[in-house]
Amino acid sequence: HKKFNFRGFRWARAMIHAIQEVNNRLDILPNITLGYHIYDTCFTTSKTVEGTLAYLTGQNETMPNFRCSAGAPLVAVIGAGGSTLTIASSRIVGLYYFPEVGYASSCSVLSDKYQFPSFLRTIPNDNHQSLAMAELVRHFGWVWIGTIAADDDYGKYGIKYFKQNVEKSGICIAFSETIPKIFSREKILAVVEAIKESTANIIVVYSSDIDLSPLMEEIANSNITGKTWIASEAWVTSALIAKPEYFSFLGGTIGFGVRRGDIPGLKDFLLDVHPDNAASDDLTIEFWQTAFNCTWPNSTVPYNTDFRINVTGRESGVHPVSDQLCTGKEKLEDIKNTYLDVSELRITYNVYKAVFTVAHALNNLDTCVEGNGPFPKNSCAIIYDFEPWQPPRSVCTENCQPGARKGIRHGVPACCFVCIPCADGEISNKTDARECFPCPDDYCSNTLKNECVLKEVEFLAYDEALGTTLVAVSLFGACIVLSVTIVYRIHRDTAVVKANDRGLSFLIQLSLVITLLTSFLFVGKPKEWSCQIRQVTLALGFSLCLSCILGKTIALLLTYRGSKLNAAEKHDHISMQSFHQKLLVLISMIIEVCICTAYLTCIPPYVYKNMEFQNVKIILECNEGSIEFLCTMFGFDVFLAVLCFITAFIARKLPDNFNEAKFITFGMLVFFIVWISFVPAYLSTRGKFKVVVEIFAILASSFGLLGCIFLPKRYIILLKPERNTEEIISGKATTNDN
Ligand code: TCR
Repeated sequence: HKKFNFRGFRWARAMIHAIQEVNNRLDILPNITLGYHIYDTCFTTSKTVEGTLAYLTGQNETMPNFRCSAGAPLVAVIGAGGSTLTIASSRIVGLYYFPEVGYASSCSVLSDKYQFPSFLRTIPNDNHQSLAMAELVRHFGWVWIGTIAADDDYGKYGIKYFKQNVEKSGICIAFSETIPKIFSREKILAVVEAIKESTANIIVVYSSDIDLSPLMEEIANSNITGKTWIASEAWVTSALIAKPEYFSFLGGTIGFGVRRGDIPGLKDFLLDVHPDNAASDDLTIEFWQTAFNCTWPNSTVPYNTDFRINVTGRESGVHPVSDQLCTGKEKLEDIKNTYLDVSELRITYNVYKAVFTVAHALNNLDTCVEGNGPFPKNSCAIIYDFEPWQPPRSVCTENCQPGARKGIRHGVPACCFVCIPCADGEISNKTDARECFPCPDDYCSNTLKNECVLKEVEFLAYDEALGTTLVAVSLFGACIVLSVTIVYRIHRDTAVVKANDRGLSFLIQLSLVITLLTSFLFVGKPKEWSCQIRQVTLALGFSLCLSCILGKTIALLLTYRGSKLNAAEKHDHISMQSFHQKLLVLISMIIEVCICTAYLTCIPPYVYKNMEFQNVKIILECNEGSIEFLCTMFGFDVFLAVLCFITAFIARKLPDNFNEAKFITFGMLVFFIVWISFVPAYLSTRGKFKVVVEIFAILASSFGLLGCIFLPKRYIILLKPERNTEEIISGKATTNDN
């Protein structure tokens, strides 16, 4: 029974056939030729491991190679056969995440991705079979059952899971026996004895056909009949077991098989084997020798080698070479042999599928579009040079890309995690990061969350359109004021100019220049000093302007009374008045300066990096320090403005210098409207637009005052010099103005 394994040879041939089919087909891997190495596991773990290492290292002296395309990259292992062998080889190749596709290894442990990270298979997990067997037993109401398992992972795990399922439903196990892996007549006889002695008539056997056949031989010898055998997939369809001479013992055996499939053209391919075609190929020669019971001329290949027998020492490892020489004319068609039986391709079909699994994986790799690939940054692998873990992939969760972190899920293996994107302002810069870390203060995370980028700093710059425009407008305003000053200077002896205190007028012009030019302090990158002086300058500018206007309006009220005086008195009156006006200005300025000094010394404004509103931007702004001081400072301005308004309002009906009081009233109204609308506008804007709003208000109010106080007069001085006379100034002609 330990002869050349025809079935196994058919599997190997089927693999070659499938590979050739892939190579010939144009729709799959058109420009790539697949090669292969075939290693004989000899049904032993040691040979499997040896073969695996030989395959990986390329040191294959003792190994038969059907064909070897030197330099071609190794792609995947197809195999090994039995689970125990696969477990051994997969542990090795798994170390390198080298793919291995099993076609017959059904043991449930191979589904464990921890132990076998790179293993895939084209045969179902045995748990299904065990469960189905348990259902079957339950279905027929059998409650007294014997089990026999091969002494390997396939048998032991299969029976274990079967027992677990069956014991739940109160079914009892009469005996559990193991078939030794290494032939031992005594052990087999012990199993036979247990079967004989037991009253259980149902026997579940989880074993491969090769391991089971010595037991079956002994059962036939002992003539044990009347048992119903429940077969596992590995022997239920095997020609090694399903022999006519066993029918009286095994008739009625029930078992589950994997689905069969047809492999087109396999039969012809199987027939197309001849030692002449592959003289160097030991397996073919050995096949030929065994099939035709002859010795191939000049061959060093011994006639049928069996390593297991070698181990037990029961028989010599090498059978005597047949005397008859092979002619090479032997006809394969003439012999009836498992090798040529293609009617029930089950595991063979799995081999075929395994090859196509690898081929399709490679094809996917080959047709991968850069940017849509499955690898980091959606990249693809290069088909001629890829990492083993790149053809079939086997992970629970794809790696977490930079920009996300691994989130542990409770109750599932550590391989199955979730990728949680980093929060705004946090990054992770390596794959599978455990945590995201926050960016430094002035930095924020980019959209991919894998880099910290310097935050955009926002402020109203000189070189942006808005900043330039505002500055230009304020400069323009300052120029107008300057032109007014020049006109006043030139026409200093005319009635209009003289009617007003020239010093006062000059101060107003000065203050307007100051307020207009403060907009320079608001534009540009805020600095500690610019923050500190800008509001203060503005407040001082306005208080100077308003106190002068107040001086004017008060003077207007008093002039009316003074108009009834005689000339000498009038002169005194005017110079007194001028003195009082200046005193008023001085006092208000002193008060304002005091407030400002207190503000700057106690709680001065400072530059503030505002990061609250936008995570990607830093808004550079001035924090006003103390709102209370700020309000007091501007409150004083407002107080002066209110006084101006009231006095001007009272004086507006009085005959005066060219309706000056009316214009001041109007100017003050503009001032109020601008600053009242400023408050809500200022509070509802954010970032650099706050500054814009304030500059707007400054410009609008300054221009308002400028327009209302100086332009009408300049108009008279320059364009209506005929009205620039004392009479008109004394108010007789005011009605004409209306
Ligand atoms: N899984 C078995 C080996 C095996 C087998 C076969 C061997 C299966 N089916 C058919 C020879 C013939 C199913 C294992 O060890 O996993």
